[in-house]
Amino acid sequence: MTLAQAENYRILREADLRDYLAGRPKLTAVLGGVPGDWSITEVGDGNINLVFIVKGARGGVAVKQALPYVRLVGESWPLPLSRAHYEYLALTRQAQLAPGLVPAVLHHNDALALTVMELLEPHIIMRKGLIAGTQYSRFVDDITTFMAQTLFFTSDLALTAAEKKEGIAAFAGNHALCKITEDLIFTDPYRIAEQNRWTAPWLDATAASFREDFDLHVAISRLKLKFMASPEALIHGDLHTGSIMVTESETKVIDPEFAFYGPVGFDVGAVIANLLMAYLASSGHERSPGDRAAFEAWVLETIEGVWNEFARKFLGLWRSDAKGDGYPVSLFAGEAGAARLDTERQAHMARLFQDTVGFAAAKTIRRILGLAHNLDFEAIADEKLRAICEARSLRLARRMMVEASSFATIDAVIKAAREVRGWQPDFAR
Ligand code: SR1
Ligand code: MG
Repeated sequence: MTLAQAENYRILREADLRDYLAGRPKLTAVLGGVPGDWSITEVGDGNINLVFIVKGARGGVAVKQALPYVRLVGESWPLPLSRAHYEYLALTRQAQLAPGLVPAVLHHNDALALTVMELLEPHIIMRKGLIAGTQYSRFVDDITTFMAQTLFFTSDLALTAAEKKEGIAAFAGNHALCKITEDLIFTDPYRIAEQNRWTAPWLDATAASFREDFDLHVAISRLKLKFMASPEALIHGDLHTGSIMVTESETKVIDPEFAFYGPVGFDVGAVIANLLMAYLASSGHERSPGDRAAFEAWVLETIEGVWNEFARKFLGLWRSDAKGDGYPVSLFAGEAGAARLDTERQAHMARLFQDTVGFAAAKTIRRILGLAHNLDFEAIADEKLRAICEARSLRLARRMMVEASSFATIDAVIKAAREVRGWQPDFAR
């Protein structure tokens, strides 16, 4: 951001926002009526930004503005406004690659770090739907299309080396958001850090054991290096179920402000981790024993579908659209070459699955021992019951991280999740 842009930044409060929108004919046409009658409500419940819903006589818009600091913590934690620029860039690219699966951008202002988007209504944050026990029949198809399209077409399998490096450069400045991930996901949960928290006293012993567990520290450090040093594709970077809005018939991926060129497995692992947490939190939301059994079975089927469909679609694109400089077709001539390349594609997917398992574990542990927690668990009012659900998730995640290679298939992950669902931590006995 230039100095001039920085000088033009101000936090928009309601009256200021109304005037701002009223001065933009494209937006007044969407809203309709007179600006004085528009309703403006701040609804942001995320960790970082302001989000307003603005409604007029004809329609509505969502307005997202970055604050110069982390909302969750306050002004003591400054954060560059440029993240709004990267979010806008990512949304635009994702809209080209996965049409209909991200909100349409109606207006963007880099200096104000502000983006106006279509209002997603009656969509809700998927995490809230999962807590309520709702099943989403379109989810597997939509999220796997989103991931396969955005991850394949921004990778070296689809791009020339020059295009790919231009892409990396365009997002390289988003390093402050990467640093949040590097600290909050890959480092802090495994050491004493002021901002860590967990459901005490029940998880005190597990938190302490994770801080002394060198097998875990080796595994998380390998994953951290992979996150930092593997610009495989333009990843969303924060693809949890709070970054997905849903209805029964639509899925929209929002909030790609953490986007950068990173490892593909980080996005896929995020989706799988958050579904595993929804599954293991579910017993904490029961009204009567077993009343969420059908929902839980659906979550497990969904996890299986997310990996299998993603792998099928990604491999399909690799077979049909491999115009990139990675894996030159000229090196795999003839029938024998084609067969060998296909075997290698399968091997690549197996390696990607290992990354996915590891990153899913990392995403789980940070939500239970780190700063930013998940409503899936937080909404369980009975703290001991919450801790039981969290302890099961930590047990599964530790296994997935340290013994990632023993999980060769998604079925193995699901089997382990089922087993741990029936396990009782010592403090529960
Ligand atoms: C300080 S930001 C905490 C978390 O919120 C975002 O959604 C990311 O997951 C980040 O790690
Ligand atoms: Mg977010």
